[in-house]
Amino acid sequence: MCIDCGCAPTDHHHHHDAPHSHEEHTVQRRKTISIEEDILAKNNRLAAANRTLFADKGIFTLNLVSSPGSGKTSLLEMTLSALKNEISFAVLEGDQQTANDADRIAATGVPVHQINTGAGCHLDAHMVGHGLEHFNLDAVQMLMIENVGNLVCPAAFDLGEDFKVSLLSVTEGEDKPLKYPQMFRASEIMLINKIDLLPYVRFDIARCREYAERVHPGIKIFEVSCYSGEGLDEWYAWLGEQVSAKGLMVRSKG
Ligand SMILES: Nc1nc2c(ncn2[C@@H]2O[C@H](COP(=O)(O)OP(=O)(O)OP(=O)(O)O)[C@@H](O)[C@H]2O)c(=O)[nH]1
Ligand SMILES: [Zn+2]
Ligand SMILES: [Zn+2]
Ligand SMILES: [Zn+2]
Repeated sequence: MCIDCGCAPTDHHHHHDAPHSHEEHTVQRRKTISIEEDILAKNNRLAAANRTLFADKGIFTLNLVSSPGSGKTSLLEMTLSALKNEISFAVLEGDQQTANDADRIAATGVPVHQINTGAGCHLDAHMVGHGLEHFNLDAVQMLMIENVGNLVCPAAFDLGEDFKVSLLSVTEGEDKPLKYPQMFRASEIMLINKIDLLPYVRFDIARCREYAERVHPGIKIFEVSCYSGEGLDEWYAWLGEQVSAKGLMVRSKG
């Protein structure tokens, strides 16, 4: 899949152009694993630095993850429009190319910075650290990071966020938590989006909830539509609680 994130640790490439011993495979594999370990260790150090910065500034941070098109940007548009007068937000947008999502967020009036990952299939802590240089963090209470649409690799990369939030839309099939367990295990929250489409698709919400609970006992689930607005009030209330929980730092910005 990607060249730089080490997202396929069990890949076993066969080269049939030249004869080679199985030992070469083993050495190659050991090298690959050690590069992956280095990449993740470096990422974890930078994520810890981001987390310290968020704590110092009293910023609550969410990392939105999902497959492409589940509705991350739509959720942000709805959320920012509804809450921007109560909570001061900043948004980091991750996509391989284009500033389309950043343009959509900018239209809400909230500060936003787009990160293009090029060939990369996920945001990493280094990109986020530099992305933060574009904001006045003293004025930010809640940072929303929209990750690259990809249900696999972003699971492995801590960005220093408080929580990962997985979106799953009802057109994707209710078995996604079982098929991509890493992502749902890494997420404390799951939003089932596009419930306005339930009359038209085969999607069993009860089963989806049960599968998510199976891979991540206690995962918090919201059922929402970013089209009709259904269910979003509970999500907004939860966000408000998180800001209050961050305490004095945040209130002093008020
Ligand atoms: N019917 C319906 N459509 C939705 C809903 N939420 C988003 N959409 C549509 O789904 C499409 C993708 O939504 P986006 O918000 O761009 O999805 P995304 O997750 O940000 O996509 P990427 O950034 O490409 O990963 C758009 O056409 C949205 O209008 C919803 O609740 N109901
Ligand atoms: Zn990858
Ligand atoms: Zn988007
Ligand atoms: Zn740097």
